[in-house]
Amino acid sequence: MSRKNQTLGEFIIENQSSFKYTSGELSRLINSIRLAAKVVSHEVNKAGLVDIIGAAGDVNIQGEDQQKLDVYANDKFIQTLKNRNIVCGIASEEEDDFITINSQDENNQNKYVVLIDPLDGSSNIDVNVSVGTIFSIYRRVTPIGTPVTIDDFLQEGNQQVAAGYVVYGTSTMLVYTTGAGVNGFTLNPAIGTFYLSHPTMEFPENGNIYSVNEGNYIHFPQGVKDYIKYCQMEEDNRPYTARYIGSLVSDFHRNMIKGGIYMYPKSSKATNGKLRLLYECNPMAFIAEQANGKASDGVTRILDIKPTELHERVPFFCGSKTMVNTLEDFIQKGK
Ligand code: AHM
Ligand code: MG
Repeated sequence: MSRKNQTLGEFIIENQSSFKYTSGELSRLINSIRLAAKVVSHEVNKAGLVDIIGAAGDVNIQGEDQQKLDVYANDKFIQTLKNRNIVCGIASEEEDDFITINSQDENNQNKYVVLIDPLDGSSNIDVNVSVGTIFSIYRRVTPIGTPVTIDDFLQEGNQQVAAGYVVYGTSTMLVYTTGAGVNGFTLNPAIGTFYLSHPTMEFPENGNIYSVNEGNYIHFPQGVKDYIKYCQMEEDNRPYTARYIGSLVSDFHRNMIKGGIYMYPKSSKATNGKLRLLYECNPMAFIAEQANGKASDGVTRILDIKPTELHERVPFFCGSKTMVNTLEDFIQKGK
């Protein structure tokens, strides 16, 4: 259910019953992500003031060390999640290994693990282009009350209980799913409140935008090259429009609203592409499917890939269903 002027806090409480598990902990977890997102959003918005307040590595006027924004975002999300007695483990794109959280509660009932890319596309910060946070939430598979193990993190994406992203754009938005559709909330920075602005988001069945780093064209597999040529052909509703921000969250967000496909293929330079299965592809794939879109590695559904390591990379194609299906046909033929 959604209604006008509904805040994210109200929405979480009112929709709690649609969660697969309704203990209230998942609601608290999403609330902590909401809090960290506001803090990071505030900091990201100050990034252009770097000449005034100091760059990463400097000491600012209060005598504090200035951190790089991706390190800052990583610390903020981890601290916020750690302090709330809900999460038993966190894995971050910024950390080599997962973090085990020992609950302050002596019975240590924490059930959830969170995987996070705290500031995706952070190289865009220097040029004032939108960046994002991506998160993915699972229930642990090892017994409650014991320390988490790698098995808790290496779960197939189809086991996610929630996933979402924050886009720090012209406005800051938080978009998430708990497996019952996708909803988007826009931050009113004056009062620090997220409002439901985009209820029940859905990819159009087909679209006319393709997003890929075409500078790497020469290195792409034949099927992907053929699909790109198809996008550029004068026929039916083509040529399509090319739009590539180089910031996954922003490219995905635009394509979900307008209809399009995002592609990060494998190449002769990067045999599994660039994007990380656990921190980037799985959460975006879960959101895409919940929004009537599709995500694949060109052959296999992203959510059905069994991860083998924390920082594993996979080729990623995601967007409007018809477009991803056509791309898969080209890959099949182009082998
Ligand atoms: P990052 O995790 O190092 O920020 O890299 C992920 C980003 C995505 O947001 C974006 O779509 C892609 O890398 C752009 O890569 P490229 O510059 O190779 O096109
Ligand atoms: Mg990233």
